[in-house]
Amino acid sequence: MSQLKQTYYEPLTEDAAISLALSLNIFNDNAILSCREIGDGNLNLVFHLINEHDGKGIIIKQALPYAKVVGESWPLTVKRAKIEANALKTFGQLAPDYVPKVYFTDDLLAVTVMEDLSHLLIARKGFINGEAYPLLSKHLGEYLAKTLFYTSDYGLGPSEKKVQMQKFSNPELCKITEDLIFTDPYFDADTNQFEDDLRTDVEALWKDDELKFHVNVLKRCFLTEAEVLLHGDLHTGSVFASNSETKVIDPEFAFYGPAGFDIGQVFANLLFEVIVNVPKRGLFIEHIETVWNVFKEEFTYLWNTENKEFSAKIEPFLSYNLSKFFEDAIGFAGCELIRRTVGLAHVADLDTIEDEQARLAAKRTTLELGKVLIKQRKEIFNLDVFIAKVNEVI
Ligand code: SR1
Ligand code: MG
Repeated sequence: MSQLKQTYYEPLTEDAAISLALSLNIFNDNAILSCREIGDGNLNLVFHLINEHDGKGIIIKQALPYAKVVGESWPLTVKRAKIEANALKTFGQLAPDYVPKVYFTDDLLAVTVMEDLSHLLIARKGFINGEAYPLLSKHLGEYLAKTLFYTSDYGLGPSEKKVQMQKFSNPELCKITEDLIFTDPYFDADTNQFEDDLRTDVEALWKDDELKFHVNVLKRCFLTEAEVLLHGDLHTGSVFASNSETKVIDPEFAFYGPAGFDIGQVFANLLFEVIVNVPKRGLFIEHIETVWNVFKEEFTYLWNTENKEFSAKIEPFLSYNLSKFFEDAIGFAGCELIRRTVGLAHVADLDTIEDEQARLAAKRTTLELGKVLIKQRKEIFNLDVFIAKVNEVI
């Protein structure tokens, strides 16, 4: 692969993305490339390039110097592309089946060139279209166990973990999460977005001091407990899926934080479907159960066989860790449910419900479940209690 000659940042056009791909010699010499910008996320440009000769493709992702979801009035440095590229490489080594291959990265241009996953669909879209993705939860359980164990003090050793913590210092993207998940939904922030008909429900959140106390405890955990390298934004829009494959993308929010955060985001984003997809409710409950059961089994295996801290292998220290992850995950799941209803960034599972009354009812249920999970996370100490509680609220 040849070297990139670019000496300054500029957003790519579709033609520039083709020139970049040709200059990198990723395709053979006689390739005829077509390119489409397909990014529908909140932050970045995403180009899909295809060689018309053989149909083979690549993805070029480029960070923009602002949050696309809001516009240029919300500047962001493009340094996050480097964090994302490093996280893809790290997670790709630890869980290669579940992470796209990276072909090329450039920090200056803020681009990552990676495997084309266009034969897969974003899991959130697939679920909304009625897909079941029977292996998704097993795959995510394995992905979580491997990435969270091998980046912890126990999988890496404390000295190497400290080196990795420096590499993945990500203050700017963490601040987005701190604000959008833990702060803004709990007061009358400009970033919040919700239907006028939900105002009474939302104002009740703002007045709920018990809830705000618990959210602050969870925010403190997010801020201070550098347990593992997190993906940091592991919702179903960050997962490509088919009936046989699962790939986790977009780790630009990666940083060292509490393991329960990634697990909780997976729980919450499956809970959206539990709430809205009544005919398939059982399937999504099973997905949640499988994520946790597979995670627990694989994490336990790695803990017992790959642990770099021999002194940690005493009972009940593993159980203590798993219980803490579970409790944190329940609380973080509650925060995700609330912010996706009240905050800046919503989810299509809820927002695409066409019937207004049905949509409002689903959002009220989401808020109620969020509150219960946050406040009662200590009593929700295992999967059975969790599922019983979900069934009680929905
Ligand atoms: C300004 S970014 C809004 C949201 O999009 C990302 O995917 C994260 O979930 C973030 O909170
Ligand atoms: Mg993303």
